[in-house]
Amino acid sequence: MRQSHIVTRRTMLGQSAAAATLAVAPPVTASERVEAESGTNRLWYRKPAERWTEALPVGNGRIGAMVFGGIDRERLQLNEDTFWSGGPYDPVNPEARAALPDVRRLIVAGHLAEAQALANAKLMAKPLQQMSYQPVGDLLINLPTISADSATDYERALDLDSALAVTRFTAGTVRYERQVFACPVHQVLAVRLTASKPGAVDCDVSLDSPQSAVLGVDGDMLTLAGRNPAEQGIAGALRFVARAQVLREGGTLEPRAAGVGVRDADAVTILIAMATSYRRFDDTSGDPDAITRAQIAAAAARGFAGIFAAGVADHRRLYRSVRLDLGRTALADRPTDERIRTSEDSYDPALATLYFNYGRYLLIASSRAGSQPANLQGIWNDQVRPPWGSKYTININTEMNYWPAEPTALAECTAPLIAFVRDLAEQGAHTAREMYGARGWVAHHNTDLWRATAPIDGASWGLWPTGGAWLCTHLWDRWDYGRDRDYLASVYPLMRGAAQFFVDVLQRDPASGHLVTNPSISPENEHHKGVSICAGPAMDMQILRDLFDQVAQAAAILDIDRAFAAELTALRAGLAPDRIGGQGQLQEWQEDWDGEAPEPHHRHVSHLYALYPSHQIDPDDTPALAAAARRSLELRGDRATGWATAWRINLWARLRQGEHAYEILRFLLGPARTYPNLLDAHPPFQIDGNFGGTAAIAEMLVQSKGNQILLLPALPSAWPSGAISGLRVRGACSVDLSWRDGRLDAATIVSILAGPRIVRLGDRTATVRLRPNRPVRLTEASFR
Ligand code: FUC
Repeated sequence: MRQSHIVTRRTMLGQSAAAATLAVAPPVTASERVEAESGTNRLWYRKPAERWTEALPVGNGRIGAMVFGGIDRERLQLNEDTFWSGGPYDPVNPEARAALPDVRRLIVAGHLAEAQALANAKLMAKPLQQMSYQPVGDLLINLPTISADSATDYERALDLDSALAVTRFTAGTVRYERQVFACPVHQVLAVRLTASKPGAVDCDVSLDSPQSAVLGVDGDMLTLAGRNPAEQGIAGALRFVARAQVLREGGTLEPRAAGVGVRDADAVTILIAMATSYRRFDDTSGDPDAITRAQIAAAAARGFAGIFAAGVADHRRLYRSVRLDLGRTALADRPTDERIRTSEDSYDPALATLYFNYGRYLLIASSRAGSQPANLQGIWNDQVRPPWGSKYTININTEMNYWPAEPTALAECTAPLIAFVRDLAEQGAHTAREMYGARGWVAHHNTDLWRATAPIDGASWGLWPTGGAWLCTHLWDRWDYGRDRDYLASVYPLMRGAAQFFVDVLQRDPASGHLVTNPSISPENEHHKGVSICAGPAMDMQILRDLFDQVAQAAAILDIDRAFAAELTALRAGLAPDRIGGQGQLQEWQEDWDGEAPEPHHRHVSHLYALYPSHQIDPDDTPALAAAARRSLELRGDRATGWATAWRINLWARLRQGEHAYEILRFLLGPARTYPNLLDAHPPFQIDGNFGGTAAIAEMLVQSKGNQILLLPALPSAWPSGAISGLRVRGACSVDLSWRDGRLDAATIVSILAGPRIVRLGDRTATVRLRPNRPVRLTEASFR
């Protein structure tokens, strides 16, 4: 991608080191809380991180750091979520539209290998790959008067409830503490170094970067300014600035060749701001210099205590909305890496709680209003060539990132996803027109900061037109969980545009008479060696059934667009239905190719979309299809890549097989799929497994479909007693739940809306009539 990553450095030493000592309130150590909430709200370790997959993530949605917790040398690996390679570009292949009818004809004629070859030659994006997410660099803090070898009582931790990373150790007679916090209010990272003795803090602070950048030092301020790299022939269009101000209390400031030194201080606060010139996918005119300058100035006026107080309140507003208890054993007191390492051979139910809490923490830290959506690595990436570009893969991974958002009460964190779909609809309208001659908009299997929507990588990965449609189901879910009519009106045009595209491109299969997508693939599976291209894969039909239903329902709710809704309803009836194949399995393709497909244990289970996240297949309403989905799951096997393992847990939960779901969850939480820092191992690191696993734990405890609420639908015997509060279900409703010895203790349901709810507990049912904001309490005795 890039030839060199040489840092061009020009160090401008500032005037004097006479910066005024900042008055900062007494340190907010949050130590008591960190001590108290062990086991389910805290990751902790007895050694500094050596590898990135041991470091601890902090983030405010937009900027973040991986904290290594070194003794004599701290490293904060820095990210800013708009720092990607390249610039605005149009990847649509100008030959695509003319070649499309031939590709379609070859598919209909059954000449699939030729169709795929032609698609590869004429339909794919130019360039064939997209831009990648980039690291900004590292903030390095050297502690020259501390010797790592002599330090004792070392501990580092990430407290999920306060979003604070803390490193502590004793050197000589002094206890040192270092706190790192990413502030969502003040938009800075704040680091605080304290010691138990006055005048004991010495440090040298510098900024390093793998990017082409220049470091300047002016007094107590370090400024790294540079440009983003080109990739695939797309020139870098972004400027970036990372700025760090080193504020001391007491002591002296000492200029350094490439940094700032402080000696004999009582405490030091380092404020870090980062920004790029990205404003929108087609506008890179932002001023990162002015932005970061203003952010640092505003934050410095507050000091660490003020920044932390504002930020932690904002964090807790979201984080504390759900509380989970799955029971605990003494293992919950062990260091986190040890718990993961031994989890498959031990009984540590609190580890699942920690994983769930961490998933919610990670979404709050990587997706907040105004930020980019969480990408394949959330916002945390140290590589200039990250795996899969650390992009947005929208044939499962981006959607999975947001699976826990609605049920675990983090609806606010979907704001970036909704804004992202708005962008994709704009870019995707161009792709629909130029590539397909169609109205509406399309996005294929992958996208990037520039919202590229043409098919990439090769037909067997990229030639899948249903990515945008799948994302639109998340727009609908936001409505269904929140029931805000103005919101629905605001996203309706996006959903409508996604459906409009398929009105124009659906093809009638001459053999069956059904409407199908053509060309397409079933993500990313080959039905025959080297061949993926096909018409009407099951997943496309399933997604379109949801999309058409949801657009028609939205039109009815908003009382608009009647004719279009009727058109969609008619088209929906013509879509190819799900089928059961020769092995009793749910067919992945129109033809029963599943048994011949070269990878029987393929990670993707695209055709099971209908079971989860969709509700089209359900053990009650479609028992035969549910049995076929189960057969497909059995044939695919339980163990797959991180995200694919997490998907399987959700699917088994929907089949209400709690023991099976739990067995797969144990594998997900074990060392093969979870790194010491509790981040998901595809491998390599990919964050979707964390989010899919979090959603799965919720799905085992509560499910909702229409106006039905299922309590404890997939409770495993390993969680005999427990409680959860604050979970959200469809219809703007919350559920609190506790159970004992495998039996419901009590459930409380409350909604802002009136209406009947069918609450289910195993085979038994209770019908409740909710009144707005009036909680209804149910016990075992309420069910018949
Ligand atoms: C899809 C998956 C891979 C990986 C990539 C980012 O291509 O099939 O396993 O997760 O996305």
